[in-house]
Amino acid sequence: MAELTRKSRIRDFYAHPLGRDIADKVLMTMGRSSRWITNPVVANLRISHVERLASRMLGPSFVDTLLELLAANPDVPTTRGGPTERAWWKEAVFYQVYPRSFQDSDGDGVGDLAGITSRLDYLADLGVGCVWLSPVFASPNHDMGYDVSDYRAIMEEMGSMADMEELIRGCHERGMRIILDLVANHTSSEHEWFERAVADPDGPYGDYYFLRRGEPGEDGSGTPPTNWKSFFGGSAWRWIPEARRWVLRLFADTQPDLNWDNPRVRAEIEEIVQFWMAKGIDGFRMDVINYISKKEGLPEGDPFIGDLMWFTGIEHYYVGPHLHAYLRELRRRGFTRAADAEPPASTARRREADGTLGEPLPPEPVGLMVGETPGIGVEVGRLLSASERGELDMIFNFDVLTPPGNTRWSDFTYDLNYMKSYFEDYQDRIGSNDWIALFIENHDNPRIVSRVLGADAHNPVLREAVAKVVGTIMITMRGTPFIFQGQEIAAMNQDFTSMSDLRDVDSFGRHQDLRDEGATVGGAFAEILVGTRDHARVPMRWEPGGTTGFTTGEPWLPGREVSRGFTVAEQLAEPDSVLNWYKRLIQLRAEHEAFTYGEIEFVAPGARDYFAYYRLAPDGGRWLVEMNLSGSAVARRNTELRGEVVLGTTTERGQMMDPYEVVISHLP
Ligand code: TEU
Repeated sequence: MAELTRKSRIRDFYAHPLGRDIADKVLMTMGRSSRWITNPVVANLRISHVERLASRMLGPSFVDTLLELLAANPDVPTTRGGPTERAWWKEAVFYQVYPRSFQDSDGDGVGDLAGITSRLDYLADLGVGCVWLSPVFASPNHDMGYDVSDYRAIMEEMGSMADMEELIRGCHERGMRIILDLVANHTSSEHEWFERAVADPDGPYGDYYFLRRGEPGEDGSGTPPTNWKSFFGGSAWRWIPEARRWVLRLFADTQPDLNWDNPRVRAEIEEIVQFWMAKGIDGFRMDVINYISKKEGLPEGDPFIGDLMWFTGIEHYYVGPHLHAYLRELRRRGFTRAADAEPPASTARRREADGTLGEPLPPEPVGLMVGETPGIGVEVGRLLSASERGELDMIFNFDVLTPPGNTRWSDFTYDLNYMKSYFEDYQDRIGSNDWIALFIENHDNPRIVSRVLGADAHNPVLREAVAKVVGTIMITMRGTPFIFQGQEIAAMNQDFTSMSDLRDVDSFGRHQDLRDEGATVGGAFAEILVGTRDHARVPMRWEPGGTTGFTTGEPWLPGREVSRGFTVAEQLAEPDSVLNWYKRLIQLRAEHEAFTYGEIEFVAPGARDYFAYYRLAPDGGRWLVEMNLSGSAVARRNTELRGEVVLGTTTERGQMMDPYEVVISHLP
């Protein structure tokens, strides 16, 4: 990709992979369509024209910052045709367990490893192919395990290493794989490395972090080294009096960022990966892994970008200068099993589509690498995960969670037509060397049924209908489904009443920012209630009443829901429940290759409320998935009314579709 200059045109900027992703992100943030930039008038403008026209808004450094960023990212994704490579992680349905809230076995009110093990039959019966655990390593839990103090020890509340080994074996015995959560962009400030760095900032561990000299005055309220902002509120710098240094922390002030430019840091992470792969772990989800490479010298953040993207300085690390190189190195030296490496403690047994279990499979040569990549768009996502790149295997593209013009904190109604357009666009832009991670919930976001229905989520009929539509898209779309615990029983947001009901450091940081900006306590809480991550983190509802079978003690984060019919026990007993719908979908996907490797062909793309696509089977057969994305009747756009209805909320395929109707048909 030729280097852009001020003489380049906007069309050249949009043709640059990173340029397109940035433009799409800015347009999304502004709630504008890409026509704003692709129309011939704007597309033909030179960058220098735009700079002159918008100089007051953009400020003096914006264009230079952008041109430098693009020049540092010259790679262009390749788009390959033909069949995609086969891999276990393209066939498996993943299930994210938030261990703290999944199942408590010792009555302390906090979920633990033995509790998860006691629920493995439930996961295997659901048809889960791989379990992903949010962090269970030693941690002071300021950020609920995403602040690790020892990567080789198990968090006290979660149990022992023996419990972990039992859980790994338990998954493998049932034909399931297991991946953990690698938080390697930062550690806890209670990690030994950081304690050594503070004790001797100029010693060997000082360079494990980003320490900077400074004189901020007694209370640390002075001027930090740069204007970067933290995701959890306030400056991205924390003053460490004992070391007389500032330390960079993009997240909580107890989560100092690791300096990945230090080869010793990279070697430490490689060894941690090898340690856990030897124990039988099948790979890792990698926390904010696109942030690990920061621009040399940590320059000031551009004010305009900061205002636009909220987090001043983000342009200097969200796709850093050495990101691709570090990921390739980590894959080669961390995730690739050395020829002379000890075989893993166990491997998953082969599991056939009908659930029968065979012998343990041979170890995979490379552990799975799933990148959590906030802010990354389709084009850079392809550069990070295309099969020939030797970096990650899949990435989470978060644009699916937030329709244009919104952030997680916005009180928006999620229009499922946005999800339709997101997947129609994404699938159209990738080749057989790309693969999509499909998700709509996780431990950081409110529940989708509440986003779609708002207060109507309390209506059990609508709640169930929307959950089935979302589940159908997640399981039958082309890619790897990631179900977040509770999604399969239509979990909804909680009726929290005040900040004292919450536990999330991100929510408290945001609340403080809002108060600092003049919001009242009630006004600030109202915004927090919309987007708090604690909606997703209340205990799993296994059975009605009390603490819903999660614990015999007092839950660390009490749930507020009292509705009937939406616990695992009730849903297992109800043939038409959301849970049984997920089981049937997952079974269908396991039995028919069309739903994994089969190509996808959209029907009536762009049509409102009618979402339909074919999944093509290798034997020439076709599967038609049709959904009404709305609460009103909608005309079926597909005249091809033949085919056997295999799964549906109705058995009749008429010209009109009922509200939230789903029909999956097989056309031989
Ligand atoms: O999340 C990073 C991330 O993108 C979101 O958490 C977002 O930045 C945050 O909610 C602030 O708006 C990962 C983990 O999923 C999250 O649980 C951790 O808190 C975070 O990284 C730091 O490790």
